Amino acid sequence: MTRLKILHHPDPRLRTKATPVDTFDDKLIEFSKNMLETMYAAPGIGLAATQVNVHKRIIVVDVSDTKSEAHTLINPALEPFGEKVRGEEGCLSVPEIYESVERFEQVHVKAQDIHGEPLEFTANGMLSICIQHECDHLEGKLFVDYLSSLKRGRITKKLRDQAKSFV
Ligand code: GNR
Ligand code: NI
Repeated sequence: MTRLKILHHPDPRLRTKATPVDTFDDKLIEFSKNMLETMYAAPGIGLAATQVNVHKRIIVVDVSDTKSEAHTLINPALEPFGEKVRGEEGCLSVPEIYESVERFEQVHVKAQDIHGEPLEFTANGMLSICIQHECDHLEGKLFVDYLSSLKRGRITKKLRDQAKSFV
């Protein structure tokens, strides 16, 4: 397995809209394993292919404490519903920044599994939030896009300055 390099905001590649997966082969299985390894090592509770510069509709999530409930979702389609809830979010592509974001409490998920078989379930709580956050990545969207432009501007400057000092 291989740990993949995670892109950091404001890298413009994070703004790419991912395209559907149409080939379910060994390469896809290998890549999804590498995504899980990268997510667990980070450590994070989710990862979208966009974050590792692969612009295909693939996300992995595991919100369990025991790293034992991995979901690999291919071509996910969401129907969020229920109450709106606010919670602190972070992102492996926006390191060390945590801000409150509003999301729907629940989400109905339709996707394909790693073999291309259709799957469907309803998620609540942290799993729901995380799946919404990951699917935003596939659209080129980051949680900082929900903040005021003042806050987002400060975050962007901070990360740009950090990246510059990494010579
Ligand atoms: O590890 C992560 N934690 C997290 C916390 C609150 C809301 C969303 C997340 S997802 C994030 C990993 C990540 O950046 N996924 O894209
Ligand atoms: Ni993220």
